[in-house]
Amino acid sequence: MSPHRLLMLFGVLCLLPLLSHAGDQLPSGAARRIKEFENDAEAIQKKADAEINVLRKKLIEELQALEKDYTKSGNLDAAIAIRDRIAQLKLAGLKNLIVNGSFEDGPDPGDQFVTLDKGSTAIKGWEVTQGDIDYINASYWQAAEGRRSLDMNGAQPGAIAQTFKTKKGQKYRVTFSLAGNPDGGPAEKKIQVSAAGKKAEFTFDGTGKARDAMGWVTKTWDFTADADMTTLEFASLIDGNAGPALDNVVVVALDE
Ligand SMILES: [Ca+2]
Ligand SMILES: [Ca+2]
Repeated sequence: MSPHRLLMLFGVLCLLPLLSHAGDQLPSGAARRIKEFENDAEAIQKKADAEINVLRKKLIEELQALEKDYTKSGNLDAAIAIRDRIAQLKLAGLKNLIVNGSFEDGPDPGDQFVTLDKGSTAIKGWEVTQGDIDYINASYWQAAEGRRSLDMNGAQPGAIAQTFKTKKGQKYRVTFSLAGNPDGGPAEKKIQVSAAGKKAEFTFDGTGKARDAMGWVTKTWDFTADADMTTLEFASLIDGNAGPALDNVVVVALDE
């Protein structure tokens, strides 16, 4: 046997044990260590979140006192500006109930995008519930947040949904970033948001927008839960392959 063949045989023999284990369960020691790490990380995260919440609460109290001072002294513009910041801080302190709301965790879209058909659960936390959608890489068009966003029309109007835990009677606020696929018409990109038996339509004017100047805007919609689980759905309301663009979905429980 030539040295070359011998080397190849040796290589194959070395690989065999690896191949035979491919797909097997992780050794219990490794799985245990990973679990320990995850538990530790979660505990640290919880502690940090709690500390940040304390700091945020303190800041909000200070700003509220400041707002009163400015209101008293008649500087209403300053008072209103402070009040807006207080509202933002309060929202930032609430937990996003949506998993993967920015669509960052999903299949490899390549340099441009990948089309996902009805029934697809490839984007973590979400299901395509109608037609198809395009999962867009930021190298194709600017995302509102992170590296990934959606064209709600693949080749036809699509829809996506996520179901999450809710409290009956509790009010929730949905915010999301909306734009439009600038590659084609219609210029008016319409999207429907629905949850708990209620729905609303939002329109984005795509005139003059481009892939590197998407003009993302933030939209807000409130609903009241009527069950222990609620499905939030976004659906394109326009025909064609250039639909509304969606990113950065956040749902928080409002404390009222
Ligand atoms: Ca994103
Ligand atoms: Ca498309």
